[in-house]
Parts: sequence; structure tokens; C-alpha cells
Amino acid sequence: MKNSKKTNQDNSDGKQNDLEFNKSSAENEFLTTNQGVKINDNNNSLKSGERGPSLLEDFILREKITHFDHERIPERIVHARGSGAHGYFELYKTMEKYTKAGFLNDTSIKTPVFVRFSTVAGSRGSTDLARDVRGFAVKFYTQEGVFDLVGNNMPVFFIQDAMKFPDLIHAVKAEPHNEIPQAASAHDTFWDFISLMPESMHMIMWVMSDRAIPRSLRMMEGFGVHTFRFVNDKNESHFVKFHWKPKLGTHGVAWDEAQKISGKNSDFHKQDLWEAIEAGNFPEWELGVQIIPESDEHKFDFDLLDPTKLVPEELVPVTIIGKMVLNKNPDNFFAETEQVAFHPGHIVPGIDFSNDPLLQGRLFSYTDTQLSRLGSPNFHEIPINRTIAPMHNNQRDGHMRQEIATGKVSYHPNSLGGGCPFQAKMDQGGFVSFNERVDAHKVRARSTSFSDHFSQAALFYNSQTPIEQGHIVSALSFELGKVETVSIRERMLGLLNQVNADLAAKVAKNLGIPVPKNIEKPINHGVGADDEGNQEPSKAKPNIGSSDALSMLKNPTVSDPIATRQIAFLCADGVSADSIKVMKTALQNAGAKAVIIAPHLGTIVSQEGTEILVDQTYKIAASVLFDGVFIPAGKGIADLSKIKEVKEFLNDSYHHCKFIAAEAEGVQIIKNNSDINKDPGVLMSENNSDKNLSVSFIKALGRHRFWEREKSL
Ligand code: HDD
Repeated sequence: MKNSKKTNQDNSDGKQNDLEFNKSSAENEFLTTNQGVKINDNNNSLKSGERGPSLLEDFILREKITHFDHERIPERIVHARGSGAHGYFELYKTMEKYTKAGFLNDTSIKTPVFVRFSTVAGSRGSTDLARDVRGFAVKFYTQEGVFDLVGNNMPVFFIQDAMKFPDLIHAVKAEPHNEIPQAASAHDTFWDFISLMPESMHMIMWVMSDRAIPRSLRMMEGFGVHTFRFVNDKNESHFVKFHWKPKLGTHGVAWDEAQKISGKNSDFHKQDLWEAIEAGNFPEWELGVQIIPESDEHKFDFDLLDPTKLVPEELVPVTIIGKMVLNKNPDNFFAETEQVAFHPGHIVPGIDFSNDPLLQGRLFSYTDTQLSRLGSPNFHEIPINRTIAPMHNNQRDGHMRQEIATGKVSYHPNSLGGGCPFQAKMDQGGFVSFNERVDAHKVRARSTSFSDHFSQAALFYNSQTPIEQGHIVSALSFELGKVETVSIRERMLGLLNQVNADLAAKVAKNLGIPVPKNIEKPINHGVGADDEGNQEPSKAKPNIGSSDALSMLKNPTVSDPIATRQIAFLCADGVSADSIKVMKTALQNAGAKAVIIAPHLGTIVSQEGTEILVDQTYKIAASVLFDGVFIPAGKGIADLSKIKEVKEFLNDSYHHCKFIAAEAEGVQIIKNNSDINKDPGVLMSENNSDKNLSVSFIKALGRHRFWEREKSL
């Protein structure tokens, strides 16, 4: 079989298509059946007379309808909703000291990648802005085979052992009796499960933070979550944690905003990624690694194999080793984004697994799920899944086999085929598992080194700014407020109290119930409970400290802070064209986009008499779809006060802590609005075309939000 004609140079300029091999275009072609017969009438079925019954012999109708009936494949059991993009990975410096993986050794190699971002709980058609962890899966098409880094935008996970994964997912998905709610964790079954799973408390802190409601897929960090191994050509192993750091910084939206975006544009993230790539604003992430010598395995007060723990960057710094650029949208959503099959078990020589029991379970699950989702063991032959490395083996046949294997030998060892294909020795690139010594009893058990469930949850909470802590309190109050069973709320308060007493007290106040003095005995022996049903009494360790890397607000990205941001210009006939021009030019020079909004589409006439093209009307535009607002100068601007949607627009912008700028007559619109207090996030100038205003507005937008405003709301 010919592999797709990918090379390591493909994708590097965003124009090459790595799937040319299977692409089709109907340009200048006749319509045909699948058998290649030209179709003469695509509008009418074959009938016995114009008004008579249809005939079974109509092979054209039958073929068309049959194919249509089978268009859907099962959606992913988790991570059903996703967005994909092509790109490449480039290495900054060789990592050969630690790993022999070719793509991490040779800085001249540009490795093609395909990335799929996803939410976890919702169905394929659900909203992008659900409160959820985001999948961050990267397929590297390396010259030594496919390497998949199947991670998330949070560095830890809910559970420690794959045995609990079906339970976790059953609990978080819509409840089975009425299939409500869609793509939301704010319901009884999720919190019932969590309240019996103290090990999930660290991850709960992350999903209740603004990380779970990203501003953009382009503004998320990514993590490999598990500890993996790097193995070098001397067969020495180091433990490694993978990190993706976005060039645009890590940003979230307000929760009220997320819910409104879901109504206004449930494809908000998908569209944002698509449009950025179409416009040539290629998102970039740097790849970082934390490397831990084998000899340090037991030096931490948590277990490196425990996926509910992270390695604080203060203990092991993240070394940046390369960058990934996404520069091409898929040609066809189904063929690429839907059919891509990731697998944490797709590794290449130089990378190996650790004994993390969650990872070990995943190694089984992903092939298994492709068999039911893609329907055949030949899913590796689907163009998006094909390796660019030469591929030869004795696997044969199966549903929808594409390869036509020639010759009569399909076994090894053989003499009739000259012994081919050969096994590769290690120095010929053959994969050899790291020869870790394992000497143990066969048990169903969990190491006691996995049992501190609260210290890193506390570390995360402590590391947040007061604003971010406030968001966690609000998120927990929202989620638990939606829970109907009071005992579940109480159990959760008990667990939160183990993390941080102040956090528990604040949530308890919002729920109108006290924090229980003792953790209630769980009815069904929660995981982590002893034989009597008692939960672990442990609390977070005292003086756990904090880690700045865990906070989004403590880590502003200085480079190009407002690139690709969308700024709404609230306009009407009689607006000042000069005022628009000065602000628009300044924003565009900083890489942001100005969107002209007016009462009607077409053009409006400025006070200077020129025509200005309108992008959106007040009926279409909503504040939640923008990053900031500008009200220009102009005599006609006073009319904006009469438009109901303008008031809503400004009020939402204000409540979601966005920066608002206004000049000359525009300032009056702000002053007339009694819901808007004039705080430092509202920038005003009495002058038309004020260049200083544009400078300070751009600086302010770089901060993303004026979250301090929340105190006064
Ligand atoms: Fe998983 C999909 C990430 C635990 C079983 N997982 C899936 C995807 C991502 C992750 C990003 C979507 C890939 C895509 O875009 O197609 N999963 C994770 C992370 C985990 C994790 C970071 C914990 C650290 N997953 C996990 C466990 C199991 C699974 C413990 C089962 C034992 N995951 C699956 C799956 C999926 C999947 C059922 C659904 C679709 C697919 O695999 O291809 O096999």
C-alpha cells in the first residue's frame, strides 16, 4: 500500500495538504453513481407513470438513500464535540540527552501535526462554552511512526485508576432517565459521585476555575497529565511531564458570559479557531517538559504515578523545547476531525509509559473504542490516521481494508518471502520497551502514596488570586445549588472543608446550610473509605504554600497581547469617521479586529458625510461575542441611547468586566447609563480622535478583563 504522500516538510507553510492522496473535487465533472455511471436525472425517482408508485429497480435512488441512511457513525463516548486543525511542530534544541525520539533530536525536522480540541461531557452538537475540561490531543506524524499526546487543558484528572472511568463518565453525562442536562456537570449524579470520591478534589478545583470556560481554544494551556518516560539511546530513562504553553496567554470568560455565549453562538470556540486560521493568525503553543531523573522518583511528597497530582514548577521547572503552529483548517470535518483516532498508546522509540494506573487503563480503551466508533481494525488506513513512516506487517483483511497486499506470505518467520518484513534491532530503530524491573504480588490495591487527596487541591486554591478564588466559590455555589439532594451538598461541603475552611464557609453561606462538623459516613463506601465506610480523616497539609504557575491572572502574556481580539464599535448615522479611523487603525496595528455595529446593515453616513460599511446590526451582535467596546464620537451617537440593545450590550460588557472606551459624544452614552460606574476599566476622553485614548485602550485590553470591577457589582 502506498502511504499518503506526506513528507516531513508538508504543512510547514500552511498550503500543502497532507491528504492530497484521497482528496476529490467535483469541479467540471459529471454527477455519477458510486459505480461511476453518469446520472441523467437527480430530481425524480423512477415511477410507474408520473403519478404512479416508485419502482424497486431504481438503483440510483436506492444507492443514494442507502448511503445517506448510513452517514453517521457513533459519536465519541467522551470528547464527542471537537474542533481540529493541521499544523507542524518544530524543535528548538535537541533532547538527545534524554530521548532518542527523532523528532525531539533533530532541530531541522518539521513534524506535521493534527490537533483536536474537545469538550468531554456533551454530545457532538452541544455548546462549546460548557463548564468542562477541554481535550487537547496532538497527533505527531513523525518519521518513526505516529506519536499521540492525548492530553487535556488541566494537568490532573478526577480519578486515580481507570477502573473508575466508566463510573465518572456515567455520573457526569446527562442523567439516564431523562437525558438532562446536556453538557453540564451541575446535576445530582455528578456531585453524588464526586462527593464520594475525595481523590477528585484537586481536579474539582481546576474545573471550578475559569480554566473550564476558556476565552478561546487558542488561549488554553495543554498537559500530557500522566508521567511518561523519555528513553535515550543508552536505554536510560527519565520521567517526563508534557506542557503546552499558548503564545496568546491563558484566558477565561465570566460564567454568566459563558452561558450567554452558549445561546448566542454555541460554535463560538470552533468558529474562533477556524476564523483565526483562515485569517492567517496561526495559533502557536510552545512545548515544555519537566524532566525528572529516575533516581528522584521517590523524592516528592506525592507519587509521580498519581494522575491527581502535578509536579509544581517550583520543584521542577518547565524547559521549553519547541513550538507548534496550527496553520491549516481541515478540508472536511468528518474525514479529518471526526475520523481522527488518538491513542495514548501510540508512542515512538524514545518515549515510554509509566505505571500510572489511569494511563495503563487508557492503553486498552482507545483501540477498543475505535473498533466500535470507526467500525474496523483498519482505522489506521483512514487518511488522517496514516503514518508517514513506512508501514509493513502481516496483518491482513478486515472490514474496509484499503491495502492490497501482494504475494503469498503473511506470516513470520517465513522463508518464501525472504524473511520479510524483518524485525528491527534497537539500533535499527526497533521499539524496545524500557526494561523496568517489576517484582511484586498480584493485587487489586492502591498505594498509600496516592492517599493525600487534599494538599494539592489546597495548593491550587491558595495559588489563585482573590478574584480567581471568588470565581471558584461562585462556580461551586452554582453547581451545588443545582444539586437537588441536600445530603450531596453537605458531603461536598465536608470535602471542601478539608481543602480550605474559608472556601467551604463561603460556599455553605450561598447554599444556606452549615459546613458539617464531621464528614458524613458515605452510604455506599466511597473510594478512599475504609471497610467501615469512614472517609479518610486527612486534611490538606498545613503550610502547603502556593505556586504562581497555577494562576491564570498571575501569568499575563506580554507578547502581542491583543492580537486577534474582537472589539465592538457601537455606531449609528452621524458617527465621526475620524474617531472610528484613529481607534480602528491603532487596534488593527496591534493585531485586533474592529467590528462596526449599527442599527442596519449596508452603510451608515458619518458626520463628515462619508459612507461607512456596517459589519453587524444590534439585533445580531451581542456583547459576549466581543473582547471590548468602543463608542466613537459623532453628533449622531446620541441616538444610541434610544436603542434597547445598545444598553444591554453595554451593561453586559460592564458586568463581564470588559474594558469600555468612549470619546466625545460617546462619553455621554456612558454617563447616561446609571448601571455603569466610572471605574478605571471605563476609559473616556472628551476629545474626538484621541490617540492617547487608543494607546491606553490597547494597554487595558492586554489585561483581558478588569476583574476588580466585580467587587462593586
Ligand atoms: Fe480519554 C478520548 C484525554 C482518561 C477513554 N480522552 C479522549 C480524548 C482526549 C482524552 C483528549 C479525545 C481525543 C480526540 O480528540 O479524539 N482521557 C484523556 C485524559 C485522560 C483520559 C487527559 C486522563 C488523564 N480516557 C481516560 C480514561 C479512559 C479514557 C481513564 C478509559 C479507561 N478517552 C477514552 C475513550 C476516548 C477518549 C473512550 C473516546 C473517544 C476516543 O477515545 O477516541 O477511549
